[in-house]
Amino acid sequence: MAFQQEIETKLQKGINVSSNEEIYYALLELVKEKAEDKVSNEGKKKLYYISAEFLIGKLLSNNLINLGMYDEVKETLAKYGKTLAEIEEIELEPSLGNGGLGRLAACFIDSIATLGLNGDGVGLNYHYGLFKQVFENNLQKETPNPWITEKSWLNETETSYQVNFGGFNVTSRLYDIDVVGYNNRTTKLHLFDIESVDESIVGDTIDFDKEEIEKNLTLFLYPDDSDDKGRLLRVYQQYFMVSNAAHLILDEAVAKGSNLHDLAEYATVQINDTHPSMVIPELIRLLQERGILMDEAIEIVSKVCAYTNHTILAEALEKWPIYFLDKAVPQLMPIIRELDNRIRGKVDDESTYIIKDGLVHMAHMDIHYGYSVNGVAYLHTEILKDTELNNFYKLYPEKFNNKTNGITFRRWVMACNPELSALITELIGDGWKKDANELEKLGNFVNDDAVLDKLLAVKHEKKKQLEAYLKEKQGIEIDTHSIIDIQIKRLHEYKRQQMNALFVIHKYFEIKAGKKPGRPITVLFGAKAAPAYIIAKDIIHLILCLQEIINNDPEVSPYLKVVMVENYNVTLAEKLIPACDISEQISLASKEASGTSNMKFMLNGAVTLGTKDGANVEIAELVGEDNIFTFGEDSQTVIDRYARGDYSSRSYYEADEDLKKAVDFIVSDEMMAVGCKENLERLYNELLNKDWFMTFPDFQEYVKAKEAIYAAFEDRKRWAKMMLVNISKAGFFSSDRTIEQYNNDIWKLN
Ligand code: 26V
Repeated sequence: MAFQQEIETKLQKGINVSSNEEIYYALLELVKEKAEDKVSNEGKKKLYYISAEFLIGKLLSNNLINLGMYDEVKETLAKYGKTLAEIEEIELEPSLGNGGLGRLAACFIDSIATLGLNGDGVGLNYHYGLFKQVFENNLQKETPNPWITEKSWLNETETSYQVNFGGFNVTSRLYDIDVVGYNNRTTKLHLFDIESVDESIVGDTIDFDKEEIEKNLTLFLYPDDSDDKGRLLRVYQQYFMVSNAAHLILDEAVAKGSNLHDLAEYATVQINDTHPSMVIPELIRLLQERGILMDEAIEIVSKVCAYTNHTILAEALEKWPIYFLDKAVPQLMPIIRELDNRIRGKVDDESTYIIKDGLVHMAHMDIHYGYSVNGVAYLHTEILKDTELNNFYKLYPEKFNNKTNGITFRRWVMACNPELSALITELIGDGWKKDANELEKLGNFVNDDAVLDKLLAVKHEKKKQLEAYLKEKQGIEIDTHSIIDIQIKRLHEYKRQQMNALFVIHKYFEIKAGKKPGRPITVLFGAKAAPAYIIAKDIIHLILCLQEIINNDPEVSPYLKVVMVENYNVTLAEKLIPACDISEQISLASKEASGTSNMKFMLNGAVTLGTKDGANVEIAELVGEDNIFTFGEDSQTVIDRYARGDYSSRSYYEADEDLKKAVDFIVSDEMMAVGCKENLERLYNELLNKDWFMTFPDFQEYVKAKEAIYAAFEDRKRWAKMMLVNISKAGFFSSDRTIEQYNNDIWKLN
């Protein structure tokens, strides 16, 4: 049936007399029915990708693309003067993730479906997800972000388990979201919830009673973990997630004929960071319950579980106090002790033990009892092997492998940048949509002026769309003829938004002194700070104060604008990335495991300004030195400096006039007039006395690199060539490639 007829049957009236909301819900229902009709792989062995985060974003456009309906729907709506964008406005974005880790999991399930692999995602159905960010008095405030409406992408299932905690138990309910691949196939995202959850315990803020576990368990993603109650709640959440997953895994295997001794032929589990690590002792426990002895249970589970590491930051490698686990999940502690004792019996290196000083080291358990350990970019994996996890690498060299991250091109170019997608298809046909390596063919056009002009025209069109969007949604004005320089990612000191802010101050001084840029510059930020991460929130405060001062200064604002978008999320990323000229990837070398926005920007024709960190290293190798701007100390220099422990930020401050002026501005009268003394002084002191992520040593090189990239922008033809080369080399970063490698090297699904 033609689409128009189908949708009007659902609507029971014409599109012309239907509201956007009615059309959205009719489309939702229609797409859900189509997804149900698609086949899913029923092979013997199944992958369970367990993750505390799945930052899926809105689903309507993406699903329409993957179902092959996008163009027809768009054209039909256009006949009635409607756009898909305005229909999708009705959809609420689930915020089931913090950043890269959660978004990666979402890209992965898209690719698993597209490649027709037998694999599902397993996670939690947080009712309020991550907080919604609002700015008040130049400060971040957090409010709840409800996203579950009466009709949504969630399908309630019959599946339900009892999960036992110390002293009480809860009943779970599984909700599924169909994940539609770009290949007529689907898989499922399994999100577990509890029936007793009580949304009414949440008011206007994200504060709530953290001790009423039966009511609050699935309300928020990562509730405030600055105190023990919040941290304990995370343990409850994690166990709830993996206990449900483990039940599901065993039930599905048995239903397919497994006798559980052969579980590894039926199931493989990817542990996404340490949040799902308790799946190891939980599977062992359940196997014992079903009559398998400890020795064999351990052996079986060690053939089933594989671990991905996403960070080398010590504070993010989870270590739970024994008394937490004793309280929340007493049934697991004897198993974890047994796992630790076995290591103590055969390994001399105490640094690898699971239990140390009253803490359970989750990653250690994963590495000893998993069959694979992978990092997420070449450099990151090398650092794990040589430095961070070197003691483990010496024990199990065969377990370590690299899987450089990737992104789904369906969402990150086809859906968010149809104009660019159409141009690419016009030039090289549409084979690239299934085989991203075909983008290489664009290389044939680097000297074709007409193509380069078209590429610049697409970029300008996307800037105009962004301008309209930001104006309407956030009252922000940007100049579409300015250079759009963007840094969007979680707010963290190692990502060094503060260094970008120092550059902005430096530029402000230059303009005040009469050195005006030939073309206006828009420096745009988007970032949420963890609610209890004080310095991160101070950095947001700094940026918001700069925005107020600079944008209201008539002498400076024609040349320089600072924009911090509110509540940065997937939806905003989809608008910002296609409009970007300069992609800021300026983490302290060695600290950013991979980064994935760097890949999205490149795919959309932005040029990277970055340190030699994470996947930037691989981007540089692919595009060549002429098509990227790198700067700063390399990872080995940084690692050595940390080892020596002799870094003093003050000495850099004293030796560098520009830097000193920029840093001092943080506590200037102008800043105090718009900001809070306490926050600004704290940040100033932090930089001057600590600067743990070493922004000062890289500052001058950063300024030079910024000037060089701004100058390069003026040679429009050279710039367009750089854009084209970047797009043509982006194919490697398709998550389809990443998932194929996971499957070939780790999962081996049949
Ligand atoms: C998370 C948090 C959340 C609360 C505040 C403190 C804090 C510190 C670190 C983390 C890291 C969690 C792991 C993570 O998200 N890693 C990211 O994973 C991406 C996908 O592999 C990768 O591209 C990013 O480089 C890496 O930071």
